[in-house]
Amino acid sequence: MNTLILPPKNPDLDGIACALAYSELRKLPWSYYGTPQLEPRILMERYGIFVDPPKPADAYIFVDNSELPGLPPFVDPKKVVEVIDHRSSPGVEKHFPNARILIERVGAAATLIGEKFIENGIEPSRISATFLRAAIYSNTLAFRASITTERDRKIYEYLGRFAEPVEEWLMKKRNEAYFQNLREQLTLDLSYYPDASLGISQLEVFGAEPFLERIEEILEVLRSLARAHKLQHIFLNMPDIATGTSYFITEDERIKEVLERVFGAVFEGAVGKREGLLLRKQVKEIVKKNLKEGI
Ligand SMILES: [Mn+2]
Repeated sequence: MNTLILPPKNPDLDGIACALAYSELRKLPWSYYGTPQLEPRILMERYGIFVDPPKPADAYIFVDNSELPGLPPFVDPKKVVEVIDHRSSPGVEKHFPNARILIERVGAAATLIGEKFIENGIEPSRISATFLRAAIYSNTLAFRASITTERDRKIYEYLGRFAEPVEEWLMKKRNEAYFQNLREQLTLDLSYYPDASLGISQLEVFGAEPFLERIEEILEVLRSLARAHKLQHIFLNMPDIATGTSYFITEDERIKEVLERVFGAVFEGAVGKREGLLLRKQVKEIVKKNLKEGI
């Protein structure tokens, strides 16, 4: 029986790290479906990592996701024999009736894979340790995100014995890519909510200064995105992982008022600032509600 390890489609660094490292631990092949995101692409290039495109297998191990929409389309959920994830997923036993399921709420699935190395008394290779460690760092926003647990910190530290410390290098590389493709990135990462005529773009940066110097350009992109999607309100959510400060960029007075009143942001012109990272998923519902109620 051949078994294939897969992350969710279009995997992020956590998914790729889990598949790659678990493949080493279990001595099973891994692959991915779709296009890996920017961070795993940067690291895979650095270490020259290529895998064969996925081929149908007798059985699958699904890592860093536990929902059917994340599953590559050629995979029959009944053939999934193991699921490893770090977010609770209602109905997971029904969706994967033949799977052994490990779901524990930690900051990164990479933490769970790191723990498996310890449980099995096996030391990870340099590459596996490096990917897992970078995934924990990125997924927890350098341990500043509220999902971070003590287990994440512990495994991160443990992996430090084997890993190359690439986290800051990776974040800077990602920043450079964002900086060079700012317009595309803001457009790609726009989420919009027609019920509140609201658009929110997000840019996770490592050092905000160079981006703040391009404020006029950012505002121009936001204006054109609002026009294209017929949105009345739009802003950019820009958490800076290097300093733990959140920035908000908008010309919209209503948005400014809500962000100031609800989240304690302080605006100077179009740039609002607040200590502590806030992600779009944490602000969107409250901003929507306030806009709709017209407070
Ligand atoms: Mn994850």
